Amino acid sequence: MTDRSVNLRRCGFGGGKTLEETVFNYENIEVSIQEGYAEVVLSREKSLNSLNTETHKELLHCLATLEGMREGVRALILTGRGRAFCAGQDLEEVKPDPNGRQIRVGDLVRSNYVPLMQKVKDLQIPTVCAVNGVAAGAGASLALACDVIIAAKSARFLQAFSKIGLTPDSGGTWLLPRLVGRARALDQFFTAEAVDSSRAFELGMVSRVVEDERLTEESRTVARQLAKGPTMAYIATRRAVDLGYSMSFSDSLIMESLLQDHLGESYDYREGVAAFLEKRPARFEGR
Ligand code: T3D
Repeated sequence: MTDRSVNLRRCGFGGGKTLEETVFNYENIEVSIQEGYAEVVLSREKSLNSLNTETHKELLHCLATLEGMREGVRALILTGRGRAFCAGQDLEEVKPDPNGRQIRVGDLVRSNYVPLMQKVKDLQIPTVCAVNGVAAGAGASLALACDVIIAAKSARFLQAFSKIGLTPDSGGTWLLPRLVGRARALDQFFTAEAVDSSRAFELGMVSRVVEDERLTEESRTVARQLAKGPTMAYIATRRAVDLGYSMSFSDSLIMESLLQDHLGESYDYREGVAAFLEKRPARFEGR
């Protein structure tokens, strides 16, 4: 990495250039910004976009940077280069060295996956995952942690953890049962059988399935729509849904009312109501 902690050359942002001219330069991911949304592409094609420590650092740095751009970036697409979305942990990185030294798996999970998955889940930008191929292990968790999940017809999900003698990490045991139920999640976890895109749709793991050649355009269409939407309301909605799983109905009624306290103060709420009354499309600004 060139600049010590993370290999980023961010040319121009804050230096007189527009957002569109901002260039992110990482080694393992590609980032671009257009029409109010960012596209982050996992780009370690040779190992099916598996996640090594450098990729974790770059992803975290990039997500924090995009989040800092606030109203300039109001939706994010996450996808993979080539025939895979993400094959999970880079297993080359964790192979025992000839001296018998072995990485402590829990340490790796705590230092890499916990911060990354927390960031994705809490991101103040709505996320769209364009699952362009196989999503295995932590790669499946990464996809399932996004808000809108669009799978290419050829995509498949593989809970690969048990194949290497591990329990799912990276949020897998939280995410998958909530989407498909306990029995179906445990079936996937134990058997590590691949789930193809149409089955993933039936099970509720993805919200849309499209022909492979339509994946990019479909995800960009959704991102463009989200980028023009009430960002704060989207983030509050994600929060309410996620917290609601562990709340009573009465508590969730109260939580919703508290979120509305907050949103009721927003520009977008005033604009939404005004636009309705004036019979015109709302021009949300994400604030
Ligand atoms: O310590 C820890 O592990 C803690 C962290 C845990 C989080 C996790 O994600 S655990 C799960 C790790 N991931 C896996 O176990 C998946 C391993 N990969 C596969 O099972 C298969 O590659 C796929 C089912 C994803 C795809 O199969 P296929 O037949 O389409 O492709 P392939 O031939 O297996 O792979 C193509 C290349 O990618 C190959 O390299 P080569 O032979 O062409 O030089 C393969 O080694 C490489 N590759 C695929 N997955 C990984 C990988 N290299 C490193 N790490 C990988 N995860």
